[in-house]
Amino acid sequence: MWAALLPVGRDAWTGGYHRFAWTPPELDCRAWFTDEARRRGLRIEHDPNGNLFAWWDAGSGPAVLTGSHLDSVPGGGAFDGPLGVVSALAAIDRLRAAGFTPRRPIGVAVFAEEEGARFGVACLGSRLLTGAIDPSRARGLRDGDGRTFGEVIAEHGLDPAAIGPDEGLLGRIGCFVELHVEQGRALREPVGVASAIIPHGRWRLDFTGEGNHAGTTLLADRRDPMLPFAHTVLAARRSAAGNDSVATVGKVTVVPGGVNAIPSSVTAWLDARGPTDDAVRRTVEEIAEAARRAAAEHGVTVDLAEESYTEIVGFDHALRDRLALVVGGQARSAEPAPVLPTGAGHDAGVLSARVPTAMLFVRNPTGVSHAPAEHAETGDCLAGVTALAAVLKDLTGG
Ligand code: HGY
Ligand code: MN
Ligand code: MN
Ligand code: MN
Repeated sequence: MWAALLPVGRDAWTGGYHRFAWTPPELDCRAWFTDEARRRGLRIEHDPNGNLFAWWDAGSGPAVLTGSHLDSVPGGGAFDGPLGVVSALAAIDRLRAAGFTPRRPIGVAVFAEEEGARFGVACLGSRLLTGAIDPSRARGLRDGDGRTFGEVIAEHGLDPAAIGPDEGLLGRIGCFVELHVEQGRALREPVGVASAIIPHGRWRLDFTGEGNHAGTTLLADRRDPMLPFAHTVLAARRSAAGNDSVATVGKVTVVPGGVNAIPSSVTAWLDARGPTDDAVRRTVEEIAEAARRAAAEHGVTVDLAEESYTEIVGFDHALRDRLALVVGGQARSAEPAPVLPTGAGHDAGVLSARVPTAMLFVRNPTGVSHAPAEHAETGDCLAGVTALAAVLKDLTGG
């Protein structure tokens, strides 16, 4: 099943994946999912926010939802997102092959724009579903070509006026369990359980200077936004280190971008994460202060805007501990599965504000993610399916 997805959106040269929301590769992945779900007799549902669900309408009562996302970061790995979607379908196959019929419905979700690689806000689909982002703000989010989220989803049969929290759908979900490739290298077992997602956010920095000729403009007359931008990149590393946090500056747009023209503006995105909200807030404030100081020094203005922020997510403890026992039992270790925090954001982190949520991680021997070296061994992926099937069975009355 997995093999069909592997070539979709993959750059043959770098091996990285480019599957941005509502672009042909991601649409092909959605079509693949819809086809696989229909072949299993699952009922397809598109919510108004661009999320896609496949339901095994067995039993009654609130569903156990699993699944993940199919979009990627630019040049991403093969597993981040798709592993959770493919494992969900494979787990359903396992349950059916064992003759199991759930007493509660089981759903598989494909959440939209989880990476935020196209419109800038991570977990856009799950944030809209749960009311974690203002629909009018979401409608106006623009991609790199200046296209708005509202315009793009309208081209794909959705009504931009209908986006927003869906209490009816949320009311049908009893809990959400997302399986995901580990993003780091802590696991010594094939499968682990998430304890928390550390606080993390994204900020947009706009440096505005004065475009001019690279050869004829004296240094003293320059208002070059690249300089405060460069200071800010170094300040981000310094501040993060000083606050036991991490910070990354990326997705940089230099306008106009020629080598023989001093740019008029530089836009950069800051991704900051840390062990506590205070640590992240302090880190960002120090970076903002350094950016303001450097901008003033070079006659440049700078605006910093918070695009998204997720406070620490402590997953549902009862669900977490139950999964650790179930998964441990599957591993025949008789020990509960390892429980660990993650520095990566997930739809599960967003859903956890509204429904009991937990995550399973499949061991990643390289520890790398958001890059082509992201990996999970076949044996560990199969252990992930075994674990997810056991969890779905346990949670739906098996
Ligand atoms: O960015 C993240 O942490 C996640 O992988 N989307
Ligand atoms: Mn990711
Ligand atoms: Mn992911
Ligand atoms: Mn995620």
